[in-house]
Amino acid sequence: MGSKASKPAPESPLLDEPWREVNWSEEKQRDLQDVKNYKPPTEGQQVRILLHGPAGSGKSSFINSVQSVLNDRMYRQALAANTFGSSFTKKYTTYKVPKDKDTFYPFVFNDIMGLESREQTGVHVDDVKLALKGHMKEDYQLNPQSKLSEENQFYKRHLEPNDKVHVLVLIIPADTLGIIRHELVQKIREIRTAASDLAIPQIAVMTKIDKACPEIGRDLKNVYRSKYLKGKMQQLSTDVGIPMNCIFPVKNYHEETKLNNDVDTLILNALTQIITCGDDHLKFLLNQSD
Ligand SMILES: Nc1nc2c(ncn2[C@@H]2O[C@H](COP(=O)(O)OP(=O)(O)OP(=O)(O)O)[C@@H](O)[C@H]2O)c(=O)[nH]1
Ligand SMILES: [Mg+2]
Repeated sequence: MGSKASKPAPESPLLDEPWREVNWSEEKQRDLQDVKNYKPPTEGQQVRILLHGPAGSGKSSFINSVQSVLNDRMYRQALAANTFGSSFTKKYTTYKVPKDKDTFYPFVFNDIMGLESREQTGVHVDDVKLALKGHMKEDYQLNPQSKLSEENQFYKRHLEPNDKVHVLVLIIPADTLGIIRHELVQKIREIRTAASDLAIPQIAVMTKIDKACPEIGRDLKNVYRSKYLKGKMQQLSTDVGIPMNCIFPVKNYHEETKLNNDVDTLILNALTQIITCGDDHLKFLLNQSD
């Protein structure tokens, strides 16, 4: 009887070494300190961060997660919801982050309706372009059928320096990236081009990494060891043209009631990069006005 050929061991879904270094015990405190110490180049200036991305990608949850990390308690100010298909966020809203009792951090988040693949559903691409320039007033009820017109009372004509967006952040889910339709990718590209024309820097935050990959769901420290997630980030980079070093994976707070060091570390990694990019743009605008 011939001996049976032994089966090759299944290939591990994890790399032996992470492809990006994270110091899980120290990085959180360092990044937290950087965010607390951050001062914009001009007194009274603020970094405006606009989040966009597919409906249900985790935009509102990301704002809540940042608020939670910086306030050291669970925060649910931006309403997040598990809706299927259409966007839950309907209004254009600015979120400030409290620092002390009477002060706020010098950056704000703008949350907007999610993008959808079909025409006349989800946020209108032209509305995202108007928001980038600062023309959209607070609480504007977004209308997927038509863009904000100049006659509308929510159209801001006279712009001030703080109205303009300084960094555009694409929030994109890792678990459903493969099924994002071509039409939606086209909308993301169009918004990206509009931001590039305005010299606005761009970052992508990849959410739901815990759902996309069981090894990461089990232990978030596997984030940069997962071959699957690295492949997803490379796919995003190719599809929409964002370089790999501008893509940051996070798990948002969504079901937990207590903060966790590893979740905080990834959220802060993304946030510090977003603030740095926004700060670069503020300095760029300052040089231009000289
Ligand atoms: N597992 C997991 N779920 C998440 C994560 N981020 C968000 N969610 C869940 O995904 C759903 C949608 O999240 P939202 O934050 O409402 O997404 P959104 O992009 O604001 O959605 P719209 O406003 O509808 O465009 C909610 O049920 C969240 O709890 C994450 O990182 N991991
Ligand atoms: Mg939302």
